[in-house]
Amino acid sequence: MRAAEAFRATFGRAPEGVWHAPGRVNLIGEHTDYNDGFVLPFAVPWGVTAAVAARGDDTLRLLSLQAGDGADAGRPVELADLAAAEGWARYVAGVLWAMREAGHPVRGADIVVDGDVPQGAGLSSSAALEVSVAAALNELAGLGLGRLDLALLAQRAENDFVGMPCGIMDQAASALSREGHALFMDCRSLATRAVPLDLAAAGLELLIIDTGVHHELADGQYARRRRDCESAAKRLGVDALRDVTDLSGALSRLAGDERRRVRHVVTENHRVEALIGLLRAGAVREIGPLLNASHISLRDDYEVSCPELDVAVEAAVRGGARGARMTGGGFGGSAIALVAGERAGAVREEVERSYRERGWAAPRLLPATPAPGARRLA
Ligand code: GAF
Repeated sequence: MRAAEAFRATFGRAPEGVWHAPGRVNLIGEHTDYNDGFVLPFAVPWGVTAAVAARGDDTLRLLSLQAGDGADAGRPVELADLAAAEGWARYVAGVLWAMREAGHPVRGADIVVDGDVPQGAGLSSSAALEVSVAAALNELAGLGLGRLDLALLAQRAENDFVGMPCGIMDQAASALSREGHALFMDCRSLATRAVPLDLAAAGLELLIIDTGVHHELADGQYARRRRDCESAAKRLGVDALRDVTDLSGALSRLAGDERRRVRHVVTENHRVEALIGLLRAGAVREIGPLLNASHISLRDDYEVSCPELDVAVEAAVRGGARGARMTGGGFGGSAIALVAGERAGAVREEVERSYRERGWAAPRLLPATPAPGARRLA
């Protein structure tokens, strides 16, 4: 294992253990998690592997095999000054911070991380990093925390230390997923259920289309969408948009952005439930229209898509995909397309042709199957 070898070479001793946590793709249920709604992500076969050993003092030494020439090897961060951590190290420092804030007795550690989540693809490499480190520290310090606790601590790290006001979906998918299953989560009760998702048995493939773009200017948009939802919930007198039961009544009391945001969130929750119903009925081949409807709602009502995602989705459907949608936060990153195996080549060609025609860099197309959640490798 590369992380363990690099650990030995850098720190001159063996790691106490090696942990892995995956990135995620979301099948459906987008921008619903912070509205107390429903999500259905699954873990992807790529993630972060962390080789870790406790130190017995209050220093963190960190190395990422992806951070270039290893110049950051062993650069220490003191637990008393975690705010000094920079770049990717903030996600690790954030986990330590969140654990200590919650009263857990974690101390310094040596950590080497090795990640293979495609960079910038919107597949939650940051959640994978947080959860891999949280899983390691949990075991090494004997904290006895469960998977959900680890996901919540990782989310706290991201919200209150890194400063990204994300919901719980990405960290939960990384911590709690089961191989061959999607993870249904009720983001209010935090109850989860593993939903069998055997695409190959149905002759299907799920293609991730990494657009390769990330619209930096859009970074504040996530927080703005959250604010729109919160103010709409307040106007409607509900705790969260999850509680809207009479959609047309609610829409008649709202205008502009708030009206559109509410229509997306409420209908998206229904689509999650409908999709789960189809999976239960063994009708995975019929979920395509729900994926398409989700994309249109995210594009027109939630306004988090972008031309590269729209072109990918439209080209995939034209090429014969049974359904396609953007996945994750939006403004770039990836789309997914559900494709019957024999159409995969045609879909790929149509998506690539559409990008070429516009003079855009070629997107990456990666088939994904539901992988296991966080686990100890050694
Ligand atoms: C990002 C966030 F991190 C998630 O919590 C979720 O809100 C998602 O965007 C949109 O569904 O990945």
